[in-house]
Amino acid sequence: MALERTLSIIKPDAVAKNVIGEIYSRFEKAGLKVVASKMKHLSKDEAEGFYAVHRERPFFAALVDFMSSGPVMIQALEGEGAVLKHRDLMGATNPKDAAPGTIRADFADSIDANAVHGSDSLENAAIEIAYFFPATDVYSR
Ligand code: RTP
Ligand code: MG
Repeated sequence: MALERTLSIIKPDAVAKNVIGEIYSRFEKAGLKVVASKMKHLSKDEAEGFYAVHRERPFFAALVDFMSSGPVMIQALEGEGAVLKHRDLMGATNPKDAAPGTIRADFADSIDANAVHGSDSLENAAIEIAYFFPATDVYSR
């Protein structure tokens, strides 16, 4: 497996539930290192830009409203096979379908308020990390 980076967002619902540390702990136990991190209240424009691939989808407006409804915690994670490993920790998009013990099974309330975002490919991970962090603010260690 190759050393990879992926972009993770703890969404407004999970930040409001005060489970940032619990979620970081799951990353660390799985061998993922936080190599960049910041809290940010996204504007609608920033949320739209981030989720631009979903612009034509029926849920786009609801997604943008939710992602800009409160502060989020944004981090780049690094580790062996980080993209898929992180997706496995997150669980399925709809918490009703998420496997027991995954972040979404434990903390998500609905398909909209589903606790976390994770890059879905290595290519998108690079784009998404660059959307939030200049290269000088990402620290391999
Ligand atoms: P994310 O991008 O947030 O990590 O989630 P994902 O890959 O598991 O799901 P994706 O298909 O990329 O969708 C992005 C977010 O849009 C909301 N969604 N709603 N109502 C619906 O059918 C629907 N489908 C997706 C979810 O909040 C999802 O996380
Ligand atoms: Mg996605």
